[in-house]
Amino acid sequence: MHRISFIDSHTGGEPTRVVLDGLPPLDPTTRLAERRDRLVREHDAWRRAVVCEPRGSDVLVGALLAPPVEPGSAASVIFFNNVGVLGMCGHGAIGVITTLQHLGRIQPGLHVLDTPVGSVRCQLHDDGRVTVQNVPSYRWRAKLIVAVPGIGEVTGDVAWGGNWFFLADWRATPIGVPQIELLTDAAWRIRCALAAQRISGRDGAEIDHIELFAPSEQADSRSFVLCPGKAYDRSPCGTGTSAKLACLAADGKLAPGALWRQQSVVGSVFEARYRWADADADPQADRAVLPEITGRAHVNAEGQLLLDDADPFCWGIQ
Ligand code: PYC
Repeated sequence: MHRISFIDSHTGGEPTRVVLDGLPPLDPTTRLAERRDRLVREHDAWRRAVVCEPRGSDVLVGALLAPPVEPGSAASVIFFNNVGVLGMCGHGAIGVITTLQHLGRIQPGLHVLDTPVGSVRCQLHDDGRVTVQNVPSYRWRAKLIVAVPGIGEVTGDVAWGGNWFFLADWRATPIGVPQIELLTDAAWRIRCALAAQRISGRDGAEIDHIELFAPSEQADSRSFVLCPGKAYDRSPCGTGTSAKLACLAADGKLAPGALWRQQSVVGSVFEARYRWADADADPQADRAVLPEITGRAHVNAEGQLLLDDADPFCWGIQ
């Protein structure tokens, strides 16, 4: 019997499972991006065992915790989900910081998490909220028109917020829990159309998150985010909100420092602000922003996963 220690939390409804120990060691002298690639290449069954059914679910995001890479950081983390690994994860970073506090490893204050796509500074507030200063985020393509089978033409932006997003206004229905099936179908069609039409992020990166926006009565906007493995994000999505800020900034629709409240499909809210990154004169993309995303996580389980090779679904249902 193999044991994996974990702590679960949720951030605005979206779960994070922090793995404390029990996974095969990844060479600590290598860069985090290399460790992430090695996790995919050599230990993918462990990823499935942690987050997929029957121990987990399609919604669960895993966070493999390890000692920091950069001097002074609190920890390093590799995020993964039901189909692979994630670059960054905003709700997950909030969950990790809350989990580190639950473990007594950190107190309110500023902490840095190292991720494969860069280090993120996280402020743990006295009241338990966490503000994540996400990686530089930018719009890559504006007002792209995509022909989507069964829907028609959809106009949207492509942006990086730590993952690649296609962001579009959604006018066909409101965005809310009763529409989840319909929204999942629409977002999946958009994702397939992007792939079929070879529309990608920088360096041909796959756009694997789709974000649909509608007006909200409680916030500045309400969104539905479809994640790579076809599960929808219960939270407003930290990396998705970062991508949204990049687009708002590029369009001159939100001033630096101004508050943006992004509501999720289930009703939870992240507060967001940005400041401009140093002008990098990148001719290929709009100027990057440095997003700050504030949300709250709650720890809701801790324990050990048991892996028994005699169990036919020990390594997840594929
Ligand atoms: O909060 O960035 C996020 C996220 C990505 C995928 C699920 N949540």
